[in-house]
Amino acid sequence: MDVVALKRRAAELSKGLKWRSVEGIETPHVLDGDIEVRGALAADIDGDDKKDTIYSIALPSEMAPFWQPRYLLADVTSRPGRLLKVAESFYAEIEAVAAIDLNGDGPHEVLVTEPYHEGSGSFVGRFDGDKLKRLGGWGCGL
Ligand SMILES: [Ca+2]
Ligand SMILES: [Ca+2]
Repeated sequence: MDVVALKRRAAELSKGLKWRSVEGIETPHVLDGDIEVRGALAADIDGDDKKDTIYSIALPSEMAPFWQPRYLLADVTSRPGRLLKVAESFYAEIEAVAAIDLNGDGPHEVLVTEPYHEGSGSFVGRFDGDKLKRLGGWGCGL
């Protein structure tokens, strides 16, 4: 996977983007410019014994860091040719930071950190369908 493919997928995700604020549903202001690639993690999340890659990216936003579209995009070996959006957050700086097969069934579970401007948190997720399903998490903040 290359940066061009990441940018193409990020551009797809920014189209028609809506988010819920205290005022209601709004269209965010995503700026033109480079996406931020905050990390890449190699782990076998689909259990086929081949490494997959999870990219932690953020789209440029005039409201960053308080509000910014952030995604975990996965290049999964059993689903070639497509970057799957396995997680998203508009408030937290989600980043896939570690993976291990916690329950010994083959696929690796993924540790995701999710700090935000008033607190922090983390969760462990398992690739299920096309998403990272939360198995458990913890956090603190307002
Ligand atoms: Ca795999
Ligand atoms: Ca597992």
